[in-house]
Amino acid sequence: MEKRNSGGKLQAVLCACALLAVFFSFSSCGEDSGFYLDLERLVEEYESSTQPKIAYASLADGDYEIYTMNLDGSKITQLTFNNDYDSAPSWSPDGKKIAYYSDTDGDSEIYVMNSDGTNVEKLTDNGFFDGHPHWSPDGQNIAFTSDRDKNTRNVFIMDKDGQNQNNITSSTETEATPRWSPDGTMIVFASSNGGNYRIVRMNADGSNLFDITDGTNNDSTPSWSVDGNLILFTGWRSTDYEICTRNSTDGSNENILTNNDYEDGSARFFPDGSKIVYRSFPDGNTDIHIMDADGSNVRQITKTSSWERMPVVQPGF
Ligand SMILES: [Ca+2]
Ligand SMILES: [Ca+2]
Ligand SMILES: [Ca+2]
Ligand SMILES: [Ca+2]
Repeated sequence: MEKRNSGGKLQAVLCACALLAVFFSFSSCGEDSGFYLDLERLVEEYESSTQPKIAYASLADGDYEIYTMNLDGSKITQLTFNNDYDSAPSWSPDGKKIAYYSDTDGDSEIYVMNSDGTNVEKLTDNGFFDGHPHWSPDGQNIAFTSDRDKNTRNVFIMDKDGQNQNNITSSTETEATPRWSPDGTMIVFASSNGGNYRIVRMNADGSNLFDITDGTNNDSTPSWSVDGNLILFTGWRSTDYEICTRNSTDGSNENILTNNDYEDGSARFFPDGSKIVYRSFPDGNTDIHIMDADGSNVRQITKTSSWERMPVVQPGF
């Protein structure tokens, strides 16, 4: 896939090199030259533009905000700035925009902004909860949850510009975190009829509901593997929450990827399927972690005293 902006950044780096060469030709300069600093910054920007970022929510400034950072935890960038709750970032399929929800107008609404936090657009505007946005794979629609009908949270779909907001499930259950399948034909979400949440899969038009888990335990935040064959989700297993997978066709073959005494959750596959980003709770607060797709090779990415959650890796690389 095309590496966005990389051509322009590479040209900028080459231009800086040329300027440096000209500078050396006509003068002597020390190693503290501004040219060195500019070149260093341009190279850093170029390298940063050629690797995906993790978008996530953090409580670092006292209320939740949306942030991005490199996969190794470097270059943390704050994108929202307010005293309200901002969470659940979702990348557009081209990696250029981030949908999220915020209660900055008094109740929760869905917003979309550029990946650098600029050009914020409000897509929903009503007195009810609207949250958990997720872009469709073709980039044309956003699934989300809202409690504007029947006082229970249902799965809705709208156009990417906020037009045509339709209740897809229209059920009396409480539904959360809808996520499109990679081919766009199905949506998986968490649902509760008053007790534990279970994982439910349906066609994208709301038909053909099928329970992936039965709600014996509390299961939440489902998403799909890149090939569409697995549902990745959080489940209460024995003494605490773990990251699990099941076959997306029939809910069979549960595989528990984490095995520890603290709460793991909000897991998402990388866009290339090689790894999983999630949040865990090893030292009294949550931090972003990455593990291989089989649960091995766990790495802690953030190591803050605040709370980090709902990480997702930028597509388009
Ligand atoms: Ca905030
Ligand atoms: Ca609202
Ligand atoms: Ca655990
Ligand atoms: Ca933390």
